[in-house]
Amino acid sequence: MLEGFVPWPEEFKQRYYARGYWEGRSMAAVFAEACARHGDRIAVVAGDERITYRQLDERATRLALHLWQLGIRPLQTVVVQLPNVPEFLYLYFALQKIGAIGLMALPPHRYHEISYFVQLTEATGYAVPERLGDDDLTALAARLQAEYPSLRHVLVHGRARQPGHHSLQELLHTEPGVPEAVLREVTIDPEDPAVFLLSGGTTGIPKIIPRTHNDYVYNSRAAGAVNDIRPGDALLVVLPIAHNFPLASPGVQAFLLAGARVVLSTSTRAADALPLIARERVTHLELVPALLVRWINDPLLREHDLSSVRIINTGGQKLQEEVKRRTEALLPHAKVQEVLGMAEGLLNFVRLDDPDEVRYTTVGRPVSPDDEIRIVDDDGADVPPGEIGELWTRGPYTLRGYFRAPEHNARAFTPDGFYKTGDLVRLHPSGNLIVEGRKKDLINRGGEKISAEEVENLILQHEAVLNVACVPMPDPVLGERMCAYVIPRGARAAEATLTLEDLTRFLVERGLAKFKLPERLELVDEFPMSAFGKVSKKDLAARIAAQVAAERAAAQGAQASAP
Ligand code: AMP
Ligand code: DBH
Repeated sequence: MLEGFVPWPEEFKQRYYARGYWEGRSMAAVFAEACARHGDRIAVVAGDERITYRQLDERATRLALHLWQLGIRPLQTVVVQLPNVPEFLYLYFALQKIGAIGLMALPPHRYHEISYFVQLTEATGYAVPERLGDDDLTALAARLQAEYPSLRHVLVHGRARQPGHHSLQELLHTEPGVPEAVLREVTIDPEDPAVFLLSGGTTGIPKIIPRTHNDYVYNSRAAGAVNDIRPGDALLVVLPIAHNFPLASPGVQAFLLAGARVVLSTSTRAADALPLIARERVTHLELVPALLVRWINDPLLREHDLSSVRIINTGGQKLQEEVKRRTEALLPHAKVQEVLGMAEGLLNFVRLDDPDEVRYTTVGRPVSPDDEIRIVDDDGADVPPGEIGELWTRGPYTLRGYFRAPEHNARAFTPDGFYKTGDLVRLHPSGNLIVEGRKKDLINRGGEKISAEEVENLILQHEAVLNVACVPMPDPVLGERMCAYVIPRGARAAEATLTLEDLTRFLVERGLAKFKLPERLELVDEFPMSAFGKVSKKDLAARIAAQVAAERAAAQGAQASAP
């Protein structure tokens, strides 16, 4: 077994096998079977390219042989940081065929994050596009290779210009030097990790979530079962494909298991995505609230025939009831189905046949009969039904521990294996959950989670900073953005010269992903303290919320009184 992976206890394994949740097969076997069954149907649409199930499997096999030939072996980690392109899927399935573990990095991650993933997993490979935005990722890959000798293989989407780097497209067009028979010799334990996902992180840098063959297939089957997926259906993949939601919840995995299509979009702009939905007769959307809100407020919405859309899943962040109602008024053929999901496992879906009132006001309930949930107070005692408490969970597809993180695991899990989600919820009489807030110290920026502590640790390295506290500030579009409260070093706040631009430059130089940059800086001489002498982030968050509201009201007032 892979060192640093926390397995389920034996009695739970037996239960999950006995109830049929765990199939005891590798993901490679499960998806090869789906590809064989649906051979000539279209599996993937990307731009003008239409890829059949057979082609998907053949290309993944060819790439798998090349990876094998390069020397990548079972249980080795390959960090995958690719956009929503077909090569992502070829690589995803190729890694599974050789029992290697793809770590699902997100497009904004840079040196700060990737170096940590490489170090912790002793990754042997890193797959990148030539460029992402303004950044040359092959240069980043070369730098990481110089620092981490384990990182022997760099795979490039595009041209490989550095010695020792390989172009994915070239590999896909080249005959491998090893026979297909080698893949039959690969032994894969379905109880081992198949994929590494990333948590939004509540403390420090993102934690690594091991998803096993058994649990990740079940994750998609269970999510698929409550999403009415028919063989002619199509899912629009517009969020980063490496994220658990579009990848597997139900995501690409469930749509491929159903013989349906996945339509890849590399753009989130309404001008790109809406015509694609119309052209491909997309039936399912998986969106974060900020994106849905943008699209339904875009005049283009009326210009395209979106009548094929039946189901809109939103998750990652709370979606206002009003937005659900408005979306359904604009798209009368569609139902909005909110998801409380997490890369750690547990998926709650509102059911399509829940009464409207329940569908509009809750985030649904667990998808597996063996998802156990508890709602507890600060002492870990169950609260009476209907009262607010923290959500704890364990089950057949929820992790028992983050990878190689024993100290964090001691805090994030109970001794009997419940994952403490940090979400504050309450039970609705229907049995569904309502999210009421959260305990964890993070900023939820349009569904992207930012660990306050991770950013604070970097800001503290700035010479003009004595102390810092990062808190969420309300934002009408993204829900929250990050505000950094800083106590300057060696100067009163009123005289200090530190600016947001200084801070931003400093953090970007350290390779922090851009979505984690604070978007407002407040200089103060001291922090409010709680009764126990802790910095009261609650008070700071309330302070900036009041300030933002006052500024907005003043701006509106000024507008209203303008001639
Ligand atoms: P992660 O652990 O990074 O995968 O993020 C999962 C977290 O996102 C959950 O624990 C919640 O805090 C948040 N989240 C996901 N879906 C929703 C939702 N529908 N409403 C509110 N919060 C959500
Ligand atoms: O926020 C999430 O991590 C999330 C949201 C919706 C998720 O992992 C999911 C659905 O599967």
